[in-house]
Amino acid sequence: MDDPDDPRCLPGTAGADCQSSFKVVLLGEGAVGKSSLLLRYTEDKFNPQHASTLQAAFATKRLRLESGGASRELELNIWDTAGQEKFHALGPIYYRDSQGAILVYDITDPHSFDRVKSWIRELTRMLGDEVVLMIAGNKSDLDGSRVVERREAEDYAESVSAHFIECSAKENLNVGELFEELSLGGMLNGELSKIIDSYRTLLRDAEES
Ligand SMILES: Nc1nc2c(ncn2[C@@H]2O[C@H](COP(=O)(O)OP(=O)(O)O)[C@@H](O)[C@H]2O)c(=O)[nH]1
Ligand SMILES: [Mg+2]
Repeated sequence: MDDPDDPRCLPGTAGADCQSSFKVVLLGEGAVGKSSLLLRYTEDKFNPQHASTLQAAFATKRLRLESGGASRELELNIWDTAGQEKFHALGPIYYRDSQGAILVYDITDPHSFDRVKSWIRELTRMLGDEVVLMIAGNKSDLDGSRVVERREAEDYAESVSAHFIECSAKENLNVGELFEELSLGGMLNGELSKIIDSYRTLLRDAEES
């Protein structure tokens, strides 16, 4: 599907755009499992120890998205923190220019869910609706120690127009789905803003003539 003339490329994806890249950041309290989700998704591994600060801050994964018979190849560039979140030292420099943000909490830790809410406030203030938000309740394998109810998180996500998923890096539950749903949302967001832009141009041209 790298052929730019391929009609199966989604509408609005002229030329080499048919294959594009997408920046995603992982955000959330320390120890919720951000690095574990990244490691599971990109290398299909899990480390029961707290992932070290020596890990890569960045990983790339290619994926193919299908939607309504059209297909598109995407390069996901996923950014992880090197533990700065523990010192509340993550500023806009980390998340700006990203098309997607994954806000991770631990379903057994209510404080980590509160942190997600404050991240959402900050992101919408700084980035507006240009960014696709995905809230991920990780450690779903620890359902017996659950504190954050699924329904509560789902309702909250809906209220801020974020996607929502529960997942487990440990048991490899919903990890691929997490990144794919976000990418699909990002791709549609991109298409939508292109359509809105062309509408604006049309309207302006009509007013001027
Ligand atoms: N039970 C369980 N533990 C997890 C899961 N994901 C991560 N962990 C553990 O939680 C701890 C923190 O994970 P880490 O990925 O370093 O969190 P980060 O600080 O957000 O990057 C580590 O001990 C992981 O092994 C999960 O899905 N289930
Ligand atoms: Mg980490």
